[in-house]
Order: sequence, then C-alpha cells, then structure tokens
Amino acid sequence: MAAPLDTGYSACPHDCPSTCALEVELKDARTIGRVRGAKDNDYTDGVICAKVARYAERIHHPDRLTQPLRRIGPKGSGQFEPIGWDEALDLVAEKFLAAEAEHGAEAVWPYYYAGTMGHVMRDRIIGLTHVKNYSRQHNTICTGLSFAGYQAGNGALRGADPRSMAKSDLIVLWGTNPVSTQVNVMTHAVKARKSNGTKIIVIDTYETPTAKQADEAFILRPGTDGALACAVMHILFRDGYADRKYLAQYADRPADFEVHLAEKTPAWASDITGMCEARIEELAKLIGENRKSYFRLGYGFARSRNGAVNMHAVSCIPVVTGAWQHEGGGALHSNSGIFSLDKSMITALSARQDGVRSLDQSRIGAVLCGDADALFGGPPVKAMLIQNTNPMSVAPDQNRVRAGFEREDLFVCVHEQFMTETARMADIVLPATMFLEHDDIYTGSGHQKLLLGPKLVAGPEGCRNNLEVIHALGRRLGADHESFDFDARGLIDVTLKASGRGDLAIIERDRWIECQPPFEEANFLNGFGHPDGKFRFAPDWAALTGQDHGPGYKNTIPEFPDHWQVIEEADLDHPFRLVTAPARNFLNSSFNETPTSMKNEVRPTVMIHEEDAGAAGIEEGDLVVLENTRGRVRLHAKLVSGQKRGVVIVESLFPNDAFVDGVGINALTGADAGAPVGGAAFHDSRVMLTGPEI
Ligand SMILES: Nc1nc2c(c(=O)[nH]1)N[C@H]1C(S)=C(S)[C@@H](COP(=O)(O)OP(=O)(O)OC[C@H]3O[C@@H](n4cnc5c(=O)[nH]c(N)nc54)[C@H](O)[C@@H]3O)O[C@H]1N2
Ligand SMILES: Nc1nc2c(c(=O)[nH]1)N[C@H]1C(S)=C(S)[C@@H](COP(=O)(O)OP(=O)(O)OC[C@H]3O[C@@H](n4cnc5c(=O)[nH]c(N)nc54)[C@H](O)[C@@H]3O)O[C@H]1N2
Ligand code: SF4
Ligand SMILES: [Mo]
Repeated sequence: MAAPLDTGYSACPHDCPSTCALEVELKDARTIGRVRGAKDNDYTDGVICAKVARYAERIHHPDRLTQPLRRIGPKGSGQFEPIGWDEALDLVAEKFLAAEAEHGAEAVWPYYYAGTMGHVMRDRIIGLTHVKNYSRQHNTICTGLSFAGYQAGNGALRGADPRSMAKSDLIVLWGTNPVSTQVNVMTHAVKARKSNGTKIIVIDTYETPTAKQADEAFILRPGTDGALACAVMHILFRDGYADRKYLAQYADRPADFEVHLAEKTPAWASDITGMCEARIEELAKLIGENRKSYFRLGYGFARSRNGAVNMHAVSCIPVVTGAWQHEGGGALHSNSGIFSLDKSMITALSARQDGVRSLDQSRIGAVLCGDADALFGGPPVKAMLIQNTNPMSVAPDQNRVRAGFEREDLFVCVHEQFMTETARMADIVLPATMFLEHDDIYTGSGHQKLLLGPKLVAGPEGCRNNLEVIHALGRRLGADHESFDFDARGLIDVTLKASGRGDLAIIERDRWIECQPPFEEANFLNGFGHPDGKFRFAPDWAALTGQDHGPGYKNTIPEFPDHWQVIEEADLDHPFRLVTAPARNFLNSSFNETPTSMKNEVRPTVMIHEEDAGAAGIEEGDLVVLENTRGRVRLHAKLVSGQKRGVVIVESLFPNDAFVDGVGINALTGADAGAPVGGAAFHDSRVMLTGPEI
C-alpha cells in the first residue's frame, strides 16, 4: 500500500479504445485525489477525459454497494435486505446446481461484458463457464458488426500506428466522435494539425463535438456509408487517383471492382446518403490528393444492419489509393489483434467442450423470453450470474429484456459496484471492487500498449473482486480445474509468460509493454492477413459466419461493396431515423451515477432538425414522444440544424428512470442479428415523432 500523498500508476479499465495510462494521487491507503494521464506514455501523452480525471467521485461515491443483498420485494422493486457473503454465495450455488440438475448445465448463463476491460477480472467468468459447461456468450453487442467488416477485407484486426498520424496529410475520422469517446485520437490529430498542417475531417450523421473541432464535416444519413465509400472510390478510379501498381500487388480483384464501381456514381450516392454530389466530389478529391490519408474508423458507422458491409466498404478506400504504403497513411479500427495474449489459463480453455451452445449477448431479451431460435432449441435460461454489464439499460429491444428479467422462474445474481437497473432486477446483489482496488492487465485497442493496473487502495469493506467471486462460487459448484488455484497476480504472470510478453515482475517495473508491430507489418506491406496476402474487395463473407446463429445471420451480403438495403428505412408511420450516439459524460451506462456527469448531460434530449420540428409544431424544450413497434419513449426536444432532415439523435445512455416514463432509449432499438456474425444496430431504428401532448 502506498504512503500518503504518493502517486500510483494504473490504467483506465473502462470500455474505451484509449486505455489511458494513469497517474493517481493517493491521499491515504483508501482515498484517491486527482487522476491524470501519464506524460511519459507516448499514446496517452498526459491527456485523459474529464470523467476519469474526477474518478474520486465514482470510487468514493456514497451509493457504492458494500454488502451482499437478498431481494425481499417483487422483482425490480428495489427492496433488498443485507445478508452475509457465505449465505449469498451458498444460495447462488444452490440455485445454479438446481437449474443444472433439472434442465442441464446450459440452463445457467454467466453473462458479462466490458464494464472492466481487465483481462483477468472480465474474462475469469469464461473459465467458470467452460469448466461447468454452462451456456457460453457470443459477444456481439459492440464489435460484432465492425470487427467482421474490418477483417473481411484486411484479414486481420490491426492497423496503422496511431502515433503515425503525426506524419499524415489528412486524418479522416469516419463514424467516430473521439472528442467524446476516445479523447487521445484528438490529442494526436490536433498535434499533427499544429506541427504538420494536417487536415482533420469527419464523416458523421450529425454535428458532433468532433465535427465542430474538425476542418470539415461531411454529414450523411445513417446506414449509408457503403454508398458514400463506393462513390468516393468511383471518383478515385475515374480521376486517376487509384494506385494501380499497388492494387495489382496487394488486392484480390481490382479490375472487377473497378467495373462494379462504374455505376456507383456521385448522383447515385447522393440520393442514398443525402449528401450533394459536389460534397462527395470534394471528399474524394481530398482523399485522392492527400496520399498520406489516415482513416480512423469508428464503431458508430457499423452500428446498422448493414454495418459490416459499410465498414468493409470504407476500409477499401486506403487500398484503392495505396495510402497504406506511407507512414501516416492507412487505417485503424482496432489493434486488438496485435497483442496475441494466450489467455488459456484465465478462460480454463482446456476444459472447454465442443457442442455447448453460445447465446447471443445482444439478443438477451429473446433469450430470456424463451424464443426457440435464440435458445437454439435448447433449455430455457433459468439462472444467471452477471458481471460488468448492465443489460437492463444497454441492451437493445429493452422492453423484451425487461420482460425476461421479470420472469419469476429466473434466478439472477448481479455482481456490481452500484445498484444499476440490472442489479435492481436481481435476486442476489454482490458488491464489487473498482479497478484501483484489484490487480489486472489491460490492452489498448486504439493503440499498442499492454498496461498494468495494480491494486493501489483498499476497497470498501465488504467488496470483492470478480475473480474472488468466481472462485468462491466455483468451490461451491464443484468446479475442478487448475486455474482455480491462481490469484489475480498469478494469472497475470502466467498469461504474460505464455504470451511471450515478459512476466509480472517486468510489467510491474515498466508499467506497460510496448507491442507495436513494425511499420511493414502494421501497414500490411508484408501482405494483408489472408493466405495470399491480398486485401479482399470481394470478401468470403460466408467464411466469417462461423457458428450458425439463426436466420438474421444468413442474409446474403453483396459480393462487392455497395449500399446494402437491409437497414430499417423510414416509412409512412415512422418517418424518422434514430441514432443513439454516446454522450460525452457517460461511458455506456457507467458514470451515469456520478453527480457531475449527470449535471453536465442535464436530461435525456432528442435533437431534431429545426425544419422538421417546425413542420411538426415542436419547439425547443417540448416534451415529445418517440415510438416504434418495439417501444415508446418520452423526452425533451432540442432544435438543431447539424443533421439531415428526417434524422433524430439521442445522446446516450441516461438511466432509464431519467426519462419521463422510466423507459430508456433502448426500448426503441432492435435486437435482430446483423450479418454476418451478429451485432446490435444501435443507430438504425425508424421512429415516429409526435409533438407536445396538449
Ligand atoms: N463518452 C463516452 N465515451 C465512450 C463511450 C460512451 O458511451 N461515452 N462508449 C465506449 C464504447 S463501449 C465504444 S465501443 C466506443 C465507441 O465509440 P465510437 O467509435 O466513437 O462509436 P459510436 O460512439 O457508436 O459512434 C460514433 C459516431 O458515429 C456516428 N454514426 C452513427 N451512425 C452512423 C452512420 O451510419 N454513419 C456515420 N458515418 N456515422 C454514424 C454517431 O453519430 C457518432 O457520432 O466509445 C467508448 N467511449
Ligand atoms: N442505445 C445505445 N445502447 C448502447 C450503445 C449505444 O451506442 N447506444 N453502445 C453499446 C456498446 S458499444 C457497448 S460496449 C455496451 C456496453 O454496455 P455495458 O457492458 O453494460 O457497459 P458499462 O455501462 O460501461 O458497464 C456496465 C457495468 O459494469 C460495472 N463494472 C465495472 N467494473 C466492474 C468490475 O470490476 N466488476 C463488476 N462486477 N462490475 C464492474 C459498472 O459498474 C457498470 O454498471 O452498451 C451498448 N449499448
Ligand atoms: S479517454 Fe477512455 S481510456 Fe482514457 S481515461 Fe477516459 S475513458 Fe479511460
Ligand atoms: Mo462498445
């Protein structure tokens, strides 16, 4: 434990590509002060977001859970009584064993996500799942669409070094809002603008904080990036900006692709995207004339039913221009593929058996409501342990999620830091530590470092970390595997060693491990990630599909990049398209419990184009209704002009009870699986908008 007024070194555990290296003021053995970005980390570069800088508000929050609770009122009533740890764990084990005895092990579904990105604390639950043959989780909610789309062409999940933006002529922030969602991208982009005259442009559906800081913003209708990318590449070929020599060496079917693009004219794309032809020409010219174009590809533009196709389409652009050949050129979506961590001990891989079903995380509503296709014809889910995720807020098709959690025959244990919407639905609530209170390692998907986040302070009495809970439960469930003999530090050590990334002592000394592949590898100059080393303009989508996840996954994807018309288009009854982009002061549903974040975000708001508002008789601040076949949400209107007409934006995620009727925004989003591997289309919903009730 550190001495008073010491500085501790850590890493941000939250679900954010920046994974910042942190310096934490330690006031005493339990109390932290300010949190700062590490200056000697060349990606963090001394900068972190405001919400983590004021982490003292979250870790020392008076509402933190500090004792196990048992439900004594109806589900969701919030009526609980304190119980002891042993009693709570005994009860959870009893329920799990009973569900297994009656319906088989697959009736238990351990459910988790990235509330912490720590490899030990997040993924140890997978170890229990494997050892017990419980239903596994098919992780789709965040990365299903975008990862499939990026890998379709590139064949790997890595990209150009983000620090090389310093050498770029042009930085294209495509479908990402880094001022809000990963501040370090802006640190590097703005530095490049100052030192190198680099131009920063944004492709988005509304005027985001990032669009306001950029040199230019190109605004389009949601779900139409495939069309825009095709028209841009049509122009690049037409006007001699395509690098034919590079294409011949590095791409699969450039000639066929060029023929395909001949019909994808700016006029065609203009109708689909809502952008005027002249703007599309300007965008293509900027990309064509700036060889060193760096494409920072966000998640947002892939959160549509055609999102994987759109991600692939955009990833084709730096191949057409050959931007990958230059330092400062190329693309980055996620670097998750560079770390090659061998996590077999954390996930008890040796215990994994074939034939156990894997349930789609995003379809938790359908799963809990017993839809046969979501359950693959197997047993109902009767018991759950939930760690690091808040599906009662963050999961799509929320009304069905609620109906599922309300089932009287479903037993739910939630291990949490706060009484979240999901915890309120639980039968047993267990109090969890925060990252500064336990040991873990983290990898930066938006950069190239593997970081240590050691235990720096003692947590509140009564809180336990995820590994402790999994191991205590494992003992009661008869889970037998060598991984249960390790503590967190032991698992970090064994994982680093197995991965050829040093060991615990080395990372404790150095704080992080540099994992950046050399330029030739990062920029695919040694070949793309497919066996023949070529980028795929015509991907083998079927090969990506993997496990058969029901009808939604089987949609036929067009051979070459295109506008794939599977989005939820507006119709007469639902004339608006809804985007639920992240709010700056929240991180998914995290931080929506801290006073400053709530104060800064004020209240749930729908941003409506002022002309649409005028036509509907809606004024600033009016209480309006958004409705579709899935749900109905009431919130206040804000009039803006930064998006296409017919598009409404609700920055997210407020707690459900911050909305007028206690029904949050995900009541409107759909959970049907996006092709080819599933994924939630959070920015692809049609809605009806009704003005103030009189
Ligand atoms: N403050 C804050 N930071 C966060 C999060 C948060 O909730 N709040 N969430 C974290 C997580 S889990 C993730 S995965 C990342 C995600 O971070 P990003 O990669 O930035 O992805 P999104 O935030 O989903 O959306 C980014 C932008 O995409 C735009 N967009 C939506 N649809 C389209 C479209 O069809 N085309 C185009 N071109 N743009 C579109 C949205 O308007 C939004 O401005 O951020 C992380 N950081
Ligand atoms: N409408 C709409 N919905 C969205 C999105 C959107 O853009 N729009 N974005 C989606 C995306 S990209 C994602 S990734 C999902 C993410 O959704 P979630 O995975 O639910 O993410 P968070 O809300 O960040 O974290 C969930 C919880 O983890 C808890 N937690 C943190 N650390 C620990 C720990 O060490 N132990 C335990 N036991 N608990 C911990 C936190 O207290 C928090 O309540 O949301 C999705 N939902
Ligand atoms: S920018 Fe992202 S990684 Fe960095 S401190 Fe904020 S939430 Fe954490
Ligand atoms: Mo995410």
